[in-house]
Amino acid sequence: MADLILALDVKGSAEAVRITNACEGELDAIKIGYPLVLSAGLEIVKELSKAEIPIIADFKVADIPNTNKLICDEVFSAGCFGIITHAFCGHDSLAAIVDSAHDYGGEAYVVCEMSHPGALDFLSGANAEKMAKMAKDAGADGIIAPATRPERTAVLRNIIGNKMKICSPGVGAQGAQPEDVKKYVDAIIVGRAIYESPDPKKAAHDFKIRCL
Ligand code: OMP
Repeated sequence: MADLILALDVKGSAEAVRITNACEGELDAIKIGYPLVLSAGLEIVKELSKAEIPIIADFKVADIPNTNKLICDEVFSAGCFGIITHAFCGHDSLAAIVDSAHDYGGEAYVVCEMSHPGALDFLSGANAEKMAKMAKDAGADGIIAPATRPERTAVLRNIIGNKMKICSPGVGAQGAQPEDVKKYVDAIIVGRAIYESPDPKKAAHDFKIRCL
């Protein structure tokens, strides 16, 4: 069974609250990122927290250790539960994210292989496997691995073992199905197929059932 994480990539707080309320009872976490935070401000975290669902900040952080720590301070002070980071800046940058997240009692998830076609240029194959190993060595809580390439997610699962989580985007608008990947992952991440649906609650509910 896999959890359902809603990628809430909508613009503005009113739309974000509308979708969140519509999906009440169906979501295990909400992932917010640049589209929502740049349009609504980081105060959106407080607003969405009323739903009492963990919020993951998808800022795909990629900077020097000090800047990464400063970003974590803002994200976790705002009330987020988790943060998504890149790993390609190296072990010290990654350690700053993981250690900061843990200092706040939060979790850090590391992008290893991305879900879109262009991921094959850099963020796949041996690079992805190296980053999965780095995520494990850093004590990260989980990785991001693609539902669009389930065979690759299976390879990354073998590298990190069963104690770390895998959150898997690519289901719905990017073409993957929950059934493709649910046996390898702890959660699927779904955005447009839920928030662009005329009935977001039903769409979310259907994904939940298919994750069983
Ligand atoms: P939909 O394609 O609309 O379902 O949204 C997918 C969500 O997952 C978006 O928020 C993406 O930014 C995110 N995502 C990917 O699609 N692919 C990745 O490889 C990694 C992420 C992510 O880190 O969440």
